[in-house]
Amino acid sequence: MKDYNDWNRLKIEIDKVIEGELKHAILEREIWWCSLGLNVGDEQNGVNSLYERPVLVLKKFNKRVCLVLPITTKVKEGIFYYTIYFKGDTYSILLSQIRLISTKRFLRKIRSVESGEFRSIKDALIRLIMGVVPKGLNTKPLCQTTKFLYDVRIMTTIKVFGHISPDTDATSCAIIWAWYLNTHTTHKAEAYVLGELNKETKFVLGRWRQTEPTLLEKVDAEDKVVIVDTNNPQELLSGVNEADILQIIDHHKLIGGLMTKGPIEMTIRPVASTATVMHDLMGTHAETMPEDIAGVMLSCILSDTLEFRSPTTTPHDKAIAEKLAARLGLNITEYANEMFKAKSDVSDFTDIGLIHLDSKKFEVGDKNIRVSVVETTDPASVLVRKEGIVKAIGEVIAQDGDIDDVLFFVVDILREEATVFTYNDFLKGVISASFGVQVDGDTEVLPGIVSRKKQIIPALKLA
Ligand SMILES: [Mn+2]
Repeated sequence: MKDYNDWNRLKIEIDKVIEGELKHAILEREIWWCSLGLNVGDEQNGVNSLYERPVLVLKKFNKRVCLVLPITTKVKEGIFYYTIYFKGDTYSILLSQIRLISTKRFLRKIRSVESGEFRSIKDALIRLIMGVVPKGLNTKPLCQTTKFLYDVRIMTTIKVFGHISPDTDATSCAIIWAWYLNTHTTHKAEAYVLGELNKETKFVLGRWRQTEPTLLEKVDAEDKVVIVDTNNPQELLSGVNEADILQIIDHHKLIGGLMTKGPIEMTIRPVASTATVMHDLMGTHAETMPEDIAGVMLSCILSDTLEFRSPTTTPHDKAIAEKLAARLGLNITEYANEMFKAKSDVSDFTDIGLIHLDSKKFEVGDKNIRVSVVETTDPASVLVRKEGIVKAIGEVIAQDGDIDDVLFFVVDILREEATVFTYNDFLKGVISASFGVQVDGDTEVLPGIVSRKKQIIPALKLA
């Protein structure tokens, strides 16, 4: 229960302070204890007898009023919060709780934040309000590289490729980067794939008049390579460490295990698609992309974000996709639906093929689990094949030899939910422990789950 009467008594006293009697010189960037009071609903309250809370002075309009951001010691993540570290402690700045207060509420100063950090906080606030990274604010990557260190003429044609079980991002990014190297550097480069293309990727390449990259079956010490959309040797050809790896461009967590001949260009960024990283790396050269290359780049972002539905999506991915779509005169939703329709036709795939369509192995506790995902707008067409797929899972476990089981997820792109197969006690236990659900039947529907990277893998634990 909030004791509004107690706060009210204090509020009357605070209001009595005469402006001329304000002892404080308050500056922007400073953190102060302030009497924020008791407020309504989710509005941030103060604590202790003075109903106080630390606030960051964001903007001082005059000596009477400031815009402030309340601060809490409860660490929270997401766009509404900005995390700061001070003397070994972590705090969250509550961006969404921005408010105007009278300087009469200010009690005592704590410290100032550094100007670089202050700028980042303001950028985060603008991102929250505007939904995009504002031009000229914080859009510069950590290192603006449009010239690459390996930009010394190499006679060998560089092989550019992504991961096995190639998807739209892995395949198209090989094409995009080969185009970039051929057009803007002194090198020759060629795109390759490490497996059969899925229907969505075939649709995208056809739509933008790209030839399907050649299937690469081995790499050796003669090869100069650029790896895109993975840094995991398990998802590459076994000879990859023999080859001369020149560059890695990716957006997955650093796995380790790749070994290079020397220092290399490596760019991994926390965005939704490798194509987004490439757009940034190109800098102003991105504007020289022909429409067909811009088209595959847009397709990568829409594919990896499921048209911005996936929680991996950042405002930066969205801004680039919208810019590319505007340039191409494309309606994003209409085009994404064409892509998803192509992806959803899995009638050609065998049951084993479906399991390998988009599949990665993960260690969970002391078990190795293959996590397969089928993204579709027509989940019924996959679920109806359950019996065959379950049988095929047994064959895949025998083929792999190093996995304990397969988690098979059917992601319904439009309803934004996943159905996972739970036909044995081990799988039932894993799904119930990981997602906090009671699993009874052979399948379990998980509302809101669409991303393996951001929602499934981080949640996985053994029963
Ligand atoms: Mn990707």
